[in-house]
Amino acid sequence: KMLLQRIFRAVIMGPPGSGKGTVSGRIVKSFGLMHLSSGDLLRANIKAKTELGLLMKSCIDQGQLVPDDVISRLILTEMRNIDQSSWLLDGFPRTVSQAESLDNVCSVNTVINLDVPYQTIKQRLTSRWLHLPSGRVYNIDFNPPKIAGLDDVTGEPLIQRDDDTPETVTRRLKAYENQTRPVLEYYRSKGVLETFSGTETNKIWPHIQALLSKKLSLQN
Ligand code: G5P
Ligand code: MG
Repeated sequence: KMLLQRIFRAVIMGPPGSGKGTVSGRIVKSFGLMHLSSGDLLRANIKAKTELGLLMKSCIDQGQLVPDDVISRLILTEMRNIDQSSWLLDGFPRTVSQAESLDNVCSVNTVINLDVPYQTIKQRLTSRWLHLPSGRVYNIDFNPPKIAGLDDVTGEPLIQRDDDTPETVTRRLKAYENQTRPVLEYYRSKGVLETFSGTETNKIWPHIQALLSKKLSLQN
């Protein structure tokens, strides 16, 4: 085979609504990495009314982070079940303690940090629509579904997230500021942090695509 593929492990970070899910979708499409989103996983648990989902729902609806041990166990278990060695984590780790738990299992090659102003974010989240089973995200202004209220691929109904109200978004941004921002320092000191700043995903994306093309082709 021409392409000797090696393990590639990436994390995508950024405040709520910075476009992690949107960019992840593009990375999956362009590079075929396996995408694992902690938020999608938690919402699937809530939808299925699992014990964990029921316990975590109020926490999430209030815009607070769920406990480190709960989410670390959930994600690390899920990663063990995936028999693919290259992946893209979205929404995890979100505290330094979670980053350390991940490091105990394996090290991350690249951290993509989406640096989007809070003002831009607040506007986006009130017009977000979601296809819950797949995690596909839409936005009335940015990427509306072909038929209002329905997923493009499956035709199933779209929902709005319970934590996308203005008050809860404010709390989520505070949690990001206090608990997640320190994780950026953690990865910067390890030399794997790549920051992309801007207000439009379409302008940020080519830079991410170029970086990943370079990193993935440099591997052997
Ligand atoms: P989540 O699910 O990880 P957040 O808050 O980190 O939630 P979120 O809201 O999912 O992040 P995102 O994925 O960064 O945002 O953004 P997105 O969905 O792609 O884009 C947002 C909107 O903007 C979409 O409508 C999109 O179409 C639109 N958009 C994108 N680009 C553009 C653009 O250029 N222009 C415009 N106009 N629009 C655009 O976590 C949820 C909760 O789960 C718990 C916590 O309680 C958390 O609050 N949780 C954890 N708790 C502890 N530890 C963890 N590791 C946890 N992970 C999850
Ligand atoms: Mg998301």
